Order: sequence, then C-alpha cells, then structure tokens
Amino acid sequence: MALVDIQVPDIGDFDEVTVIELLVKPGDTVTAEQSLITVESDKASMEIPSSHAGVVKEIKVKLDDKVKQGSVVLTLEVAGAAESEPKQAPAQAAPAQAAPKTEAASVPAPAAQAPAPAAAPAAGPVEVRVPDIGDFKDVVVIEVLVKTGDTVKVEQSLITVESDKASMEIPSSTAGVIKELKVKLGDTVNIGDLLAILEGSAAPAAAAAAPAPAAAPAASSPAATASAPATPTPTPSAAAPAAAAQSQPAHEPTVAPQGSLPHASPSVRKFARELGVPLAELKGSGPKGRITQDDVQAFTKAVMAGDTRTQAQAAKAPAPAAAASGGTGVGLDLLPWPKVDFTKFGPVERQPLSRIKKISGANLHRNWVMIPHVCNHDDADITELEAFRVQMNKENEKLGVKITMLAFLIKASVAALKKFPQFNASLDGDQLVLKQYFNIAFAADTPNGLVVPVIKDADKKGIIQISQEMGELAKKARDGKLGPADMQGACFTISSLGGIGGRYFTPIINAPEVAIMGVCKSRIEPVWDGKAFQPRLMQPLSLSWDHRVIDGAAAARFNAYFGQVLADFRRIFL
Ligand code: CAO
Repeated sequence: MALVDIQVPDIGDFDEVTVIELLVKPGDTVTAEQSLITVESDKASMEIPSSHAGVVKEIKVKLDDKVKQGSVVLTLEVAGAAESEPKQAPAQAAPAQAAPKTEAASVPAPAAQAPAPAAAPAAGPVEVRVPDIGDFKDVVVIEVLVKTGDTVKVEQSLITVESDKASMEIPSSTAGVIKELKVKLGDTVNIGDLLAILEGSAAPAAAAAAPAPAAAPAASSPAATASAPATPTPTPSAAAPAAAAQSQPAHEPTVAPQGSLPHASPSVRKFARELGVPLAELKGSGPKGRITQDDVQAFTKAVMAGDTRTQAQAAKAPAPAAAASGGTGVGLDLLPWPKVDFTKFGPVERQPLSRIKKISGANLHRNWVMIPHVCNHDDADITELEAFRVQMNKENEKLGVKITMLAFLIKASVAALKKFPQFNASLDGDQLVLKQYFNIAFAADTPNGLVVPVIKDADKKGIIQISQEMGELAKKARDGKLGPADMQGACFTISSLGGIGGRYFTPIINAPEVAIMGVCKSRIEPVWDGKAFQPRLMQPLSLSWDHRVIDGAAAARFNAYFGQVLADFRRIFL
C-alpha cells in the first residue's frame, strides 16, 4: 500500500478552474479513469479522472475552490504500489507537459475551451474550422448555438461539443454573418473540420488571437447565458441526438425554454440523455443552479409516476416507497438490481455496452414501463404478393434495386394508417396529435445495436423507391453513419425479423408513436378454403399498440385490414 497524491493534470490553456462537483468521498474505492471532481471554466466543464485505482483517503479540494495544473485533488491509498511509485501523480496520466497531444487524455487537454485560431476576419467568405481541441477525437455536436443568417462576434460560441468527460464550446475565429453551417446535431467533429462559412465583417483580427476564456458567456452559466440573446436554445430532444436513435423523449416540450442553456456537467448531461430527460426543463439544485444527477433522477421518478408537474412540486411528492405502501398508488418501488460476483461461478469477460445499446436500452425501458402495451397476432396470406415480388425482381434485375417484402409492408402500413388515423398519432398530455404525414420507420439490426431509420413521406413513394431508400438507410445504419435526421419524425414502425425466423413476438412501441408492427418469417401453411387445405404462404403479424389511445377492436380491425392489403394490394386503391 502507498499513498499517492492525485493532481490536476495538464488542462491546457486554463489558468484556474473552479471545482463544481466532488464525485467521490473518503473511503470510496475508485478505479483508474474514474472521474473524481468536475471543474468548470467559462467555456467548458470537465471531469478530472483518477490516474490510479485505490481507496480515497483524503479529499484536498472543496466546492468552489480554484484549481490548476498540479493542484492536489485527493490522496489515494493505492494497493500494491511499489516503493518507487511516484508520490505525486497527475490525475490523468496521459497528458504530460512535454508531449501534450500524443496520448489519449480523458481530461480536456490543451484548448478544451477551444481557443479560436487567429483567422483574419477579412471581408468575403471565411471558413471557420474546429480549432485545436487537445486530445479529443470524434467529439459529438450536442448544441448548435447559431443559425444561418446570424451575425456573430469573434469568440462567440458556435456549437457545443461533448466527449465522455467534457463538454466545451467552440467559438468563432472571426466576426461576420453565417452564410452556411456545415455541422448539425449529432455530427462528430475533429480538429480542422469545417464548421461554418462566414461572410467576414473586416473586424479587427487582434481579438481572434486572444484565448477564449471570459470573451463570451459560458453555456453553462445561468448568469452568462442571459446575456446571450443570439444563441437559440435547442429543444432538449434535439440536443440529445443519440437518444433519437431509438425514439424521442416522451416528455418533450413543444417550445424550447429561451435564454437558459442547461447547466450540468458532462456526466449528468450524458445520464440525462440516456434516460431521455430534457435538461432544459430541469431546475438545478446544485451550486449556481447546476443540475445534478439527483435532479435528473427526481425528474425521471416524477415522469414515471405520470407526474407532469414541475420538478419542485415533484420533489415534494411522496417517495415511491410511500406510494407502494398504500400512499398514492403510483411509482415503481422495485428491489435493487441483484449484485452477483459471477467470478465465483466461473470465468467471465466484461464488455462495455455500446453507445447505441445504452441509449436504445434506456428508451426501450422507458417505453416498456410507461406505455400499456397490448399485442395482437394475426396472419396474412402473401402467396400472390411474394410471387409478384419475385417476378418483379426478375424483370427489374437491371435496375440494381432489390424489391423487398419490407417495402410492401411499409406501403401496407401507410394504407392502414390512412384507414385508422388514431394509429398515426401521438399522445401529448390529454391531447391526441393526429399526423397528416406518413413517415414509416424500420428497425435495423447493426453490429452496434438496434437503430430505427425512417422512410419519409412513404405515401408519396413507390415500392422501388422505398426499397432503394431502405437499402441505403440499412447500409448507413450498419456503417454507423445514420444522422439524427435519418431517425426522426416517424409515425409508425415496422420491426421485421422476416429474414431471420420466429413466429410471433411482442415489439416495444417506439414512443411517442402509438403502435408498432412486428413481422416474422413467412412460411407455407395449410389453409382451409372451404373445400380443401391449400398450401399458402402465410406472413405472421404482431401488432403492439398503446391501450391509452387504441381500443382492442380497432387493433384487431387494423391487423385484419393490414393482412387484407398484403393479400391483395388492389385494396389500397379503393
Ligand atoms: N418472410 C420470409 N422471408 C423474408 C421476409 C419475410 N417476412 N422478409 C425478408 N425475408 C427474406 C428476404 O427475402 C431475404 O431473402 P433472400 O436473400 O433470399 O432474398 C432474406 O430474408 C433477408 O432479408 P433481410 O432481412 O436482410 O432484408 P429485409 O429487407 O427484409 O430487412 C432489415 C432489412 C434492415 C430490416 C434487416 O436487415 C434487419 O435489420 N432486420 C432485423 C430487425 C430487428 O432487429 N428487429 C427487432 C427489433 S426489436 O428488438
């Protein structure tokens, strides 16, 4: 055992940053890379991870302390550390001063506040690129703070990006009017990537060379954001691009709160996004109104309990345990998840969940517990349709587009949604939003997990075009290249396991949609025609529907009609 002082590592161009969160306490066992504290400048918040695994002996900083490179964060008792172990270790081993950009750093290394490169703001088009953002690679754009036509000043923040450990604003290197924005929510960017093209205003260049701190208001500082009228606040769902991979948050404000960007650390933002919690709707209970993990949890509990009151009101509500013991009768009072040491029973390997799995898992879980699902199973006779599809594929071989059964299922969905409009709807409080457009999503299995791309305006497209778009979207999905726009705006989803097998299943509704069609593999079955059994190709259908919106009789009619359309597509012209 040895005691090691964990220090603040090289944090790039920051002189001093404020400690805004203590993430561990004495006695805690921490792993290497586990975040110890969160610090904040006016442009970035970042977590300082531990360079060693061990037990926290003493915390050497407190909230609101100013720290800089070399400040001791805490003392760690490190198991098995050799005598020669350095007594003082930077919190994150990687970003050594001598070679600041050569090793992976989980701390925002140099230029976490992304100082704008000193591009001369001459009149005429000027390219604004991602400046040196230290050791970060592939950071995700989580907020776009300007729009085309906006006039921006030198150092005004254009976008916010986020990695696992830090969020930071990228400021403009030049003043001018935004002619073209080259990034959108959910994009990943790296040093040198083009952000925007500005029509320069020939402002003095000197300011551009100055480091970013204090030049512009911090996104996460409530006081500062009030003075940032030119930065439109994205809606929380838009600011959570990855969450859209599965669905949108059920609790989605229709109007974005103005002038108050969420004030939260990267880990809290990430946690909120995984749960689909709209940060902009939360009031932080932490220092300077900072949103804490507890705030996010309290909000989630309130929404799970069907409580759409404000967070402050929700905090006063009885705890779930009280409810379960005869209080209000709402809330999930569940046992904690079982903790098992699996290694007691045999060798195991631990793998981190993929980003898609974490996000889709949180969304699926919410949808499963919040929507009263009912599932109807039925069969459609697709004997003629499949013969037609095979024939069309032969005839259209030269087209290079394979006509898929899924394209017909998408077209049948449009017909059924037109006939039963309550299936093309979403619940918004005590109102039903009936959609007059027909965007159909399909679940796609990818090496990283489930994603749900959307065929837009499927009512206006033919089978060949739908097949082609589906092929392109499925490829993008497999290559991990779907953008948020590819996965938004769905009215109804089809989950097809037809290429795999199975008979029936119970798909989970993709909130805020109200129904989903699951299809398994069709097979030849004996079907009685009144005189004899005939071999027919039967397509199993499994429709899950939200019983708050749809009644059982309507669901049975929807399924029956869906099957009739598949059996004879001429019906869609009736
Ligand atoms: N019945 C019988 N065969 C079917 C069928 C059906 N309903 N649907 C597809 N098939 C056949 C196809 O004709 C194709 O056969 P050939 O190669 O001989 O022509 C084969 O199955 C493969 O089809 P496919 O599944 O690759 O292609 P698709 O267009 O039907 O589906 C896609 C594309 C993206 C939906 C699919 O690849 C996929 O990801 N499916 C999984 C979806 C999923 O995971 N759902 C569960 C979500 S809930 O956890």
